[in-house]
Amino acid sequence: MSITLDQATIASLAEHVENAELECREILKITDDYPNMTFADATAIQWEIRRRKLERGNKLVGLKMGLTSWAKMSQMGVEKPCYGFLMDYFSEADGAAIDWDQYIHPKVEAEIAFVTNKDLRGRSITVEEVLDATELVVPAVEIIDSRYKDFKFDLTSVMADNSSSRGFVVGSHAAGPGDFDWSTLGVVMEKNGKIVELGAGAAVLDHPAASVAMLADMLADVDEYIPAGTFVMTGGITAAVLVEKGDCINVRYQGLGNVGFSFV
Ligand code: 0L1
Ligand code: MG
Repeated sequence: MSITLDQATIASLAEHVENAELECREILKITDDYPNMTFADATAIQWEIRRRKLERGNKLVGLKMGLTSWAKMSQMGVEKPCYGFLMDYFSEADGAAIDWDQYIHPKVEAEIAFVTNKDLRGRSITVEEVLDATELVVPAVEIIDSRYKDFKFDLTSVMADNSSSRGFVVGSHAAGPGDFDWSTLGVVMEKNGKIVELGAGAAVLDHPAASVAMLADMLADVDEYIPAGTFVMTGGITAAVLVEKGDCINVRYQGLGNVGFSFV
């Protein structure tokens, strides 16, 4: 699918969506005004937002896949995954009291993240090849915060909105790629001491490493790749859980400790 919007429109939509993030306010999904926008247009808007942030001095600290489980795709009514980028200021410490006011309507999801040690480039990369190119696997919780009113969007709009990226928290435990079977690794999410979600790694495209392979495939569409040393969040194992100010989140990862934080 090709780019149909001109550069000025891409730049103006990137500014519109990014300003909503920076000013913590909702907007309507951009396909309301541009119903014929393609996924390639949305990708170009997302890359323009990334360029704007880099130009402003923010540092790129990782990449993410989104909507990689059937549960999430059906929760959000979309038909395929998307990806996004992670900036330095998205990062929150494990155990942090996170400032609620920097979000619009955050949701949290339990994920498994990979840190690569070889470039991953091209299509048809296998799970084994991803594991062979992995230095570490770490537990991570994503704090998504779609800029769209009531989280109502389509795949094109969400791709343009950096796949709802805004925050993430990495746990203090790390494992080697061969230390666990990542498909059967269990995860339990608690909110205010009560279990609200649970799942296993296989929820993410049958194996979280398959999500890294899919990211390389999607990046190949824009002649990009995953460089060695990239932190990649592979997508929610659990459905996304809506949070409120004052909520306390704790996610228990089988054999990999806990990740916890609160919103204040
Ligand atoms: O990380 C995710 O799976 C989120 C992708 C965007 C969709 C959403 O905001 O739920
Ligand atoms: Mg996610």
